[in-house]
Amino acid sequence: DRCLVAAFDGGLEPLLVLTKSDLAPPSALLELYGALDIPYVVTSRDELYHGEAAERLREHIGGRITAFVGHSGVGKTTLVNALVPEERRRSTGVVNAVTGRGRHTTTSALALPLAAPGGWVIDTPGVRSFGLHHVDPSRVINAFPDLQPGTEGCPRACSHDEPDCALDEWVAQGHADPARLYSLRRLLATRERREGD
Ligand SMILES: Nc1nc2c(ncn2[C@@H]2O[C@H](COP(=O)(O)OP(=O)(O)OP(=O)(O)O)[C@@H](O)[C@H]2O)c(=O)[nH]1
Ligand SMILES: [Mg+2]
Repeated sequence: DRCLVAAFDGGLEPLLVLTKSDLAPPSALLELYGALDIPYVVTSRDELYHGEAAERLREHIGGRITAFVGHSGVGKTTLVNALVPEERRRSTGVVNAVTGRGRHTTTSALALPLAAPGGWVIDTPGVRSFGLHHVDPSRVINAFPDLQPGTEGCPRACSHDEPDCALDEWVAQGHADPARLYSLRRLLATRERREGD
């Protein structure tokens, strides 16, 4: 959600890539983000080996400049290697079986050119936190288009975390998933403290 806030605020077009669908189904996440109309691609280990993952991704990122962002170990470099096999020189890491965390294998950002129709794909190090200091809090709501219309009933300059906030009613009426409101509030609350989720 923090990445989406930054993307919407900066005028970028986000693409959700749900990796490792061989390990867990993507359905819960797709349900949560389905209301947002954000394009998405689901990938799995088999599809990586057989080239379908790269093919499907290329349909979205061909001719564009794309940066992969996400926690360590989600499979960013693995995808970049599938997209630009001739550049396969960057190592991928293993996820710790106990903690489920990656090892921060990639330590610097690297842009690689895509074959025709061209474009660039940028591999980045896994993020522990994603600061949103550059985003005005009043604009954070723009990344929550499923909640945004519900703010019409809010008091002026509502913090969206106060008793009169209209978003509780909006969610109670079934217009948006309660998890999304929770996410918005957590994000607004942690914004100042530079905490990541
Ligand atoms: N099962 C499964 N494993 C995957 C898939 N994609 C990547 N992996 C594995 O996940 C581990 C981490 O992949 P990386 O590509 O190194 O992850 P990363 O996002 O680049 O990590 P950092 O560089 O630390 O930010 C490796 O062991 C990959 O083989 C997938 O679709 N399915
Ligand atoms: Mg990496």
